[in-house]
Amino acid sequence: MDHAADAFRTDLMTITRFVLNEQSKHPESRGDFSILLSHIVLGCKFVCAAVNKAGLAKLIGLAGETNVQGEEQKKLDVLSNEVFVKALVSSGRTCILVSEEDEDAIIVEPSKRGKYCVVFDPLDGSSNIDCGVSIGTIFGIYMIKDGGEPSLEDVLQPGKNMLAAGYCMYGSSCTLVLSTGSGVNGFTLDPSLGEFILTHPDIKIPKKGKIYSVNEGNAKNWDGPTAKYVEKCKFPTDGSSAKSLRYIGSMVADVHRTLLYGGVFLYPADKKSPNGKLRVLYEVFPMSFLMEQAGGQSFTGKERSLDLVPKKIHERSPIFLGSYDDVEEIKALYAAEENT
Ligand code: AFP
Repeated sequence: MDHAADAFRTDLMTITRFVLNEQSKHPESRGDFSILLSHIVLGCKFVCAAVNKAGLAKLIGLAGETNVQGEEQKKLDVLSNEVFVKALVSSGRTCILVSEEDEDAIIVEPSKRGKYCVVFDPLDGSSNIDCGVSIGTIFGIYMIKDGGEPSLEDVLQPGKNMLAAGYCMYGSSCTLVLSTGSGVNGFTLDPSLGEFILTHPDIKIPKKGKIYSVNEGNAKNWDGPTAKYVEKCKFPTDGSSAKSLRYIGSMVADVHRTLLYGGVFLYPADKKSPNGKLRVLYEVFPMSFLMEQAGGQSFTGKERSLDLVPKKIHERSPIFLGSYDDVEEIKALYAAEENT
């Protein structure tokens, strides 16, 4: 991208314009999805501003509550959750919401109901807030299964049924990456305009990458295929160069780098956490949806991640996602283990 030329660009593709263009390809569309998305975008802008001000406004630090995963909640988590819940409900386009911060699903009151179900993690990577490392919001959108009363069944659908997914990364810039099921596009917030501008059109992940990303501190508890894969990354036996290790500990930032540079991000099962750490609905599914849309793959160690059918809203799953060829190698190691 030519940044000098960008400074003088006058024909700006904002996210609103982009989504309206997409909508015009579906003449039957009543614009409900565009309205829903504009409310999500507003939530992202609000959280971005709050994250940027956190150090100054003393928003960081414990809020004195614990979330449903038993983790200490930060003030920014509480704020971000409130902002997204209010933005989604007031859109008038949602019927059921699942947030990482709320134990129970939120059933939207009948007068404000629409047909979309939204699953989200309002501020993922909160342990990184206090040191200014990138954090993010992750979301996935489903359509209600039938027109009746919304229920948990509407969000306990396999990830492949998602209509759209995305994340917003609050880092050195604020970047929103979105897929509505026909490719992946990235938008960067121009603070002077207050608008997300298309900066990364049609993102495709490299077919093979040079980076692996995992919390190696858990290595002593890994299963055979994970241990073998990481060993291969460090000591390849096929004459290729060893891969580099990069791990931020913020899924949005680690996945964003993986999407742009290629390679793999893994949060495997281990002896202590047989289901891994990451949550199916609002971490594994949206990121897997984006990865597949960008030409990569996502695997749970047993199956394609998007085929998984969750039984509980806060369920966890192991995940291996990234460049097509790299995930293919991991799948082969699991298949070999199964055949022994
Ligand atoms: P926090 O929200 O507690 O910081 O967890 C972040 C996260 O859910 C995800 O964003 C990271 O990929 C993963 O956990 C990091 O987990 P480890 O700290 O166990 O490596």
